[in-house]
Amino acid sequence: AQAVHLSDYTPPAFLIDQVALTFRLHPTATRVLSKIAFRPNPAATDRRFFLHGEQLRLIGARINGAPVSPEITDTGLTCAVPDGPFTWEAEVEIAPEENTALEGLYMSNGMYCTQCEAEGFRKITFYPDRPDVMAPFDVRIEGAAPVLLSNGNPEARGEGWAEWHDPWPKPAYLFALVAGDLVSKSDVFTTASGKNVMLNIWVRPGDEDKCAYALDALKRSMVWDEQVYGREYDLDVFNIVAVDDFNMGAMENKGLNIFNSKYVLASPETATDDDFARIEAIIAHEYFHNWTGNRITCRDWFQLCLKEGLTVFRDQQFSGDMRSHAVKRIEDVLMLRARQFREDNGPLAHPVRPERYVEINNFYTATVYEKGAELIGMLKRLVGDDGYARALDLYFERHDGDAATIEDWLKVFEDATGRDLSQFKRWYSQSGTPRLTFTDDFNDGRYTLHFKQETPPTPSQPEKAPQVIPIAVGLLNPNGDEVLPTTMLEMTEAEQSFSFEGLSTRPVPSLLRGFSAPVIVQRDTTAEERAFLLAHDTDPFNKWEAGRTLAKDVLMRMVADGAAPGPAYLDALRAMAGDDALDPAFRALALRLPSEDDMAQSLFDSGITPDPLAIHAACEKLKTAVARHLSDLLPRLHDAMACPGPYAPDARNAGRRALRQAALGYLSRLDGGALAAARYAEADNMTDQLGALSCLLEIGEGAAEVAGFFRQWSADRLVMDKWFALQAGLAAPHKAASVARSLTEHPDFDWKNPNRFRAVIGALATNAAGFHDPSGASYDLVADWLIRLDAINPQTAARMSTAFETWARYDADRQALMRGALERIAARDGLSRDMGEMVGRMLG
Ligand code: BAL
Ligand code: ZN
Repeated sequence: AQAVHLSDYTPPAFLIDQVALTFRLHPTATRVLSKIAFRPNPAATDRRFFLHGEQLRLIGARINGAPVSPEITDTGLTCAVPDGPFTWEAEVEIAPEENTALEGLYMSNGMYCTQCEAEGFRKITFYPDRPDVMAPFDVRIEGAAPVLLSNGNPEARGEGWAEWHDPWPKPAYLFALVAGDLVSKSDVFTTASGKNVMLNIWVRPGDEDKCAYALDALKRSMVWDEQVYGREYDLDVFNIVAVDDFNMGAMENKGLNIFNSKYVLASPETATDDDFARIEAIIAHEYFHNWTGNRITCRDWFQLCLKEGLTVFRDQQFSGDMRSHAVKRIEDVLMLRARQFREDNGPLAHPVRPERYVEINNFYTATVYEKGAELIGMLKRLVGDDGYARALDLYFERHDGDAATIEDWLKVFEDATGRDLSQFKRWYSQSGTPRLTFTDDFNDGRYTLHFKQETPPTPSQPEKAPQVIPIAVGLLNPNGDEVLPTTMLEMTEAEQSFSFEGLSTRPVPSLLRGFSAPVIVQRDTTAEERAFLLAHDTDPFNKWEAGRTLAKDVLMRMVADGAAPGPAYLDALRAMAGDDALDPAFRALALRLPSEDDMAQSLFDSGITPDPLAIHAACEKLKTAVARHLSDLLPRLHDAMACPGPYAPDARNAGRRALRQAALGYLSRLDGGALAAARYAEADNMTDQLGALSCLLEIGEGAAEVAGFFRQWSADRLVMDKWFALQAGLAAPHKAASVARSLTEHPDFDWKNPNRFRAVIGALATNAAGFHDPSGASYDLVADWLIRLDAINPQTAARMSTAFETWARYDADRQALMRGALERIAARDGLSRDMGEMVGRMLG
């Protein structure tokens, strides 16, 4: 398949003044009538009239009322057109029921719904399906369903039809339609300027009691965006629809967000604390897109991070404001390292703004989203909070209604703050995670930090230029007092030194506070220094980081030479866990060991070929050592963190439950799961129930509870996803493939549903030791299922192929097995463009 290049961008040949669409819905023969007012784009260099269109049956087309016979290919049509403005009309037929790719118009449980980002609209009708063509839409829906929704404001409705008008010009990727038997949970929101907005969350009958939290999160998001960014909502209604079959998490269609039901529906009995937090974040994310994404959209798909990086950054700020900034930052960095660093250090590494793609759906990645958000955070650190606020005001003022670029984005920062950001721009174009190393010296009261930055080669980028790295630093003196509060250093050279005068003793440095840049800090230091920072650092992120690196050092030595964990880590962990002045949520995070995948990457970075089984064994051994070392503290923690009264999903209670769960996990290693079984039996909410069950499965117990859980929840799809995922994710290494295989044979394994597929195949891939079992059985199983899914849903299959992106880390036998699995996928006839690109990049 042909690659698309950023450098080949040309403006659209035609612009659109108005779009009118009529849908006559039918499961196998929906008719879509379009009437589009085109005019030549004065800025265009190419005058050819081309409309994208795929899998459409053209019934007829006209220009200015006269029938025409366009030339149709697999990707679209061309036609001779008049010189000036003209009206295009077309009627096409599509079959939503047969659309298993879940892109375009499709059906889920009898409901019609759409997913158009990135290029799904071309499966609905012929259209210039590119984000820089924006137009107001009028939509008429004719169908038997009781609820008929589209973007914008409702215009008129009658028996079997409804009309919608969206006054805000938008690209086709933000188009949406929903039709079905739905019920709503509703409220009214009054904006800062006094306009009433009707809010509706639409769900299948029976789910209406699970919408309250999402609705509340929506209202809080609306207030927050007014208060923090000065952004008000701009339509009379805001609709959210929950859909069971959905490739992504959710979609920000103008005025009609469509959500994977897993990120809307929640009740205390069926959703965990983590689910509630994710719902809050994703509701906010999609809502925030109304300004960062919809009012200001992307010129082309290479600019995806313009809307995604910024919107992730905004949702992270929001969640921090709603919960705890310290805990949120740690969670975000955990996720960044687990997904983005992994990507950036493998064959799929790409810049935050890619320069080439075959299938854009393959670039909805952790790099574009999470590293993209880190870039916004760095910009804010470099220009300061006031500079950031001025730049954002200018961005909204200057670019409202535009399809913008990263150049536009950086220019508003330059104009608002007077800074030159030409070097900063490298963060958008260079892939790979910079390594930051440093040494220090102390002479006559002068303390100097010497930094060196280096970014390893990544695909098609052998050489890297130095980047601007904001390094937040604090200094502590040996008695634990802070002698230099957080200070921002700006590193711009490959090697650079910074000095601090007037210190009476050699300080202990606390570097990269708050994780001020997405880099890997490499420093050889003592366990004592890390334990000192864990005890004394005033920066909560670095306090946690000190414990983290301590744990990693311990695990590295355990894996490398079978060493027993030393007292420095265990004593420091004990002191931290028992410190009631610390937030329970923070303590819960600090008690969590590094993931096995993270350890594999760290070993590989240190020149050691990781053995996933040895890593797993070391992690198990360390968990047991921690449990023993904290054996008197754990029951006290467990009991003290009980949350009496009815379940509430707020951050304080969630943090207490998380610490209680961490204690229960360790205790289960001492009592054979007795307490966890009792907690399982008495649990009245999903956080506790699932938490206790996972403690049991982690120690190889819980068969009766697994069966009981199934009997209790078999009618609830979202809860059953948890049941599948827990078993595949926590199966012992040598059993993981057979456990996952038998789960795929379960009558409720509906593999065409992306959530259910991910629950088994995705969970197996995250069970590091089980996935990398030396027999290769898990590799085979995952490859078999990816091949099967690719034939019906390329997007989800291709995304999950990243299970294999780490092949180069491992020993020759595993490499051969993993590459063999990829080659087997690559050799399939009829492989999708999506999967073809992914396996091609991974095989190199
Ligand atoms: N735009 C795709 C889904 C999201 O990032 O919100
Ligand atoms: Zn987004």
